[in-house]
Amino acid sequence: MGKLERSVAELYCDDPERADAVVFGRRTGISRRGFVGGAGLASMSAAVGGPIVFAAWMPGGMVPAALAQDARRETASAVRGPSRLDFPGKDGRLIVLGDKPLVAETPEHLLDDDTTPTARFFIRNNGQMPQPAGDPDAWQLTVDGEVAKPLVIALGELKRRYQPRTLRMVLECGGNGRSHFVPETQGHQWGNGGVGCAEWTGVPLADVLRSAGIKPSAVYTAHFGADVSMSGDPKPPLSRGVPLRKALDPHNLLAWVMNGKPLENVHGAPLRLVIPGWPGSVSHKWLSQIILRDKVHDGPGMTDISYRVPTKPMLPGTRIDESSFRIMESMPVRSIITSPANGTRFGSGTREIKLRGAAWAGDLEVRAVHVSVDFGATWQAVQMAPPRNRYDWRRWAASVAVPSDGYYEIWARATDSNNRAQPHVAGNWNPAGNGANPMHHVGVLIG
Ligand SMILES: Nc1nc2c(c(=O)[nH]1)N[C@H]1C(S)=C(S)[C@@H](COP(=O)(O)O)O[C@H]1N2
Ligand SMILES: [Mo]
Repeated sequence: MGKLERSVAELYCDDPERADAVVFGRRTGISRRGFVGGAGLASMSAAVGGPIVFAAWMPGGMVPAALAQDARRETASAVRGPSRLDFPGKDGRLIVLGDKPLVAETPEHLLDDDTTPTARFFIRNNGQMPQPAGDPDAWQLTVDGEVAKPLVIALGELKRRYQPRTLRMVLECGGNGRSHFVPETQGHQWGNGGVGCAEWTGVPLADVLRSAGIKPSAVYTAHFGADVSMSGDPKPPLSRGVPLRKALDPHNLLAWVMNGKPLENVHGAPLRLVIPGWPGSVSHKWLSQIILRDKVHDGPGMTDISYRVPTKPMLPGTRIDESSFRIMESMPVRSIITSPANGTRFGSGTREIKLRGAAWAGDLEVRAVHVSVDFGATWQAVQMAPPRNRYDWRRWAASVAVPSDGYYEIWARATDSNNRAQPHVAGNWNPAGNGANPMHHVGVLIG
């Protein structure tokens, strides 16, 4: 991570109260209501390393990206800086959010490839990872429940009997963006990197379900895999499902290949579901059984408030009324700036910054991505590459002009095909921390 963040991290180490004052504006004269000025602006400029060129447009109370983005997570880990994942097959730069079970995210600037390399793909386990399967082709999948002809099929036969396809699709954790909620919620504190876009090869789930003879009574799927809970409890750590209408989307794959190579164990080898657009938790890893059910599935991860969002605004700390939550279906629209990284320093005299990023919108399309370097006073549309197929992300590029040396914040905002744009701050606060998709900000310094 950049120098700017480190200096704030150091300040937190030496004098946390002063660091808080600098970052959050307490006792510094930074007005939470108006623009930033006077002593507040001076100390904020000092903290970010240079004059904030468009300070006049900076919203009061806003934490500059150079300080904010990792300050929260870094303070959480006692300013040691984020801990990097040391795991076979991973490139050593994922950020560990939990180790039992293993959860790791990809910092935004490492998502700069069109196709996310497996070595940088995020990991979300809810339980203990099973031992790698000895003979992948002998792995068995059972399809039963509301079907006319229950199926038990070995992976080797699945490969032969159905027509495989390869699609590049986004897989995103339902909690992605959670760390943006204020106040902090329960759960892993994802930044924006609980996401990746890989090429998946497998056979359509719909083809396999249809060949088992879907009964009219079937309304929902239920997914089961080989992982066991951390405590050893016989109940699976996770068992989710989707309505039949979503299950029959021809993009859903029973996948055994990721980015042209056999699926790795940590990503669910030898067989996993990839159900794009919805929370990653429906894309079951180490998949051994699918049951078609005649009602909404009620496995772990389906009940109470997990993977749900409130249908009415709720105040932090108030009683949870489960009846006013709905199951999260499509993930919300999101864009990330993948280059430059937060905290990047450019040479004095730089007057143009090239930006790259990615955007996606769950089940919807991305209509546009706009960027701003003046705290949202003016916006500019980016160039988006076409998606390879539905559920692919849109890679985008832009070039922005900057008038002088100093500190800039680059903001990116995507808009989906229903004209819903990313909000300035995480909205619809909820205790499980689901659905946060505020605009991504990166701080850069010129000179
Ligand atoms: N069997 C099983 N499947 C699972 C999980 C799990 O814990 N067990 N985690 C889910 C969640 S919450 C997510 S976000 C994705 C993450 O996939 P990845 O680890 O391959 O990135 O897997 C899903 N599939
Ligand atoms: Mo997830």
